[in-house]
This record gives sequence, C-alpha cells and structure tokens, in this order.
Amino acid sequence: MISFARQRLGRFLPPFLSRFAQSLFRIYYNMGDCIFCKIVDGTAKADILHRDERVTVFRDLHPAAPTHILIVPNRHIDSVDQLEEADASLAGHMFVVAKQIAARENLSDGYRLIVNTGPQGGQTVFHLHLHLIGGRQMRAMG
Ligand code: DGP
Repeated sequence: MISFARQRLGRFLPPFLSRFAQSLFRIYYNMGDCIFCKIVDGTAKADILHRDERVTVFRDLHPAAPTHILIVPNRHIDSVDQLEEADASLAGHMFVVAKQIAARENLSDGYRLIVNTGPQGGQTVFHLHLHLIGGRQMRAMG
C-alpha cells in the first residue's frame, strides 16, 4: 500500500522532486539505502516479472540456476526474524506468488524455494526475500 502510494506520488511530481520524495519516504520508514526497496519503488532497475499490492517479483542479478527469481515484500522487513504474527498472510502470499511464477516459467518438474536468514544463514541483502530457483537438477540438501 505504502509503495503503491509512493509510485503514484512519483507520477505526479517532476523527476528531481520525485527522487527527493522517495528519499524522504525511505528515511521515514527506516528503509535506509536498501536496494530491494529501491527496486520496489522503481528508483533502481530490475527485470520485474510481477507486482501487486504486497510483493514485487524480479530476476536475480547473479542467477544460481537457469531460472532464479526473487519474491520480495513491498514493505521493508529485514528478514524472517522480524516477521510478526500479523505478517502471516503476507508470508503465505509470497509462497502462492512463487507457485504462480514457477508455473509461468514452466518449472513443472520442480523448483527450490529458499529464504536465507541472517549472516550465518547466508543472507546478504537485508530485505526479506524468497528465492525461486529452477531449470536444473538440484542436489539434495545437507
Ligand atoms: P541473499 O544472499 O539470500 O541475501 O540473496 C540476495 C540476492 O539478491 C543475491 O542472489 C543477489 C541478488 N541481488 C543483489 N543485489 C541485486 C540487485 O541490485 N538486483 C537484483 N535483481 N538482484 C540483486
């Protein structure tokens, strides 16, 4: 909802004012310099596959497989560790969207969904995201 409002605002303002307004939004909502927030609000480029009120979906910049897509909540949440009970529907929506995108990408033989959490979990971008990886045989975990 917030990011939609930000995008709408951006359309009515000249570009320099729009960028200024986006920066104010980011400071106000404590988003800092988050690259995924910038992709969500359109100030950074990405190959966007889907956008709705709650999530934005785009291709990973450093694909680990022929298909590597990120499902990202529009609202900044650092990681799974910051999820609250009230976010259960959002978390569920991320999985449902992942399933729909997997079908669109013809991953009918299967795919892998990963959520890296925290430094030891291999998380490098601290904006919650679900990796959708497919298009090759995955090795068993562990
Ligand atoms: P993780 O390590 O789980 O935090 O995954 C972060 C992923 O984000 C990693 O696979 C690379 C991807 N990534 C980082 N910066 C960008 C970017 O600017 N654009 C896109 N599309 N993907 C990015």
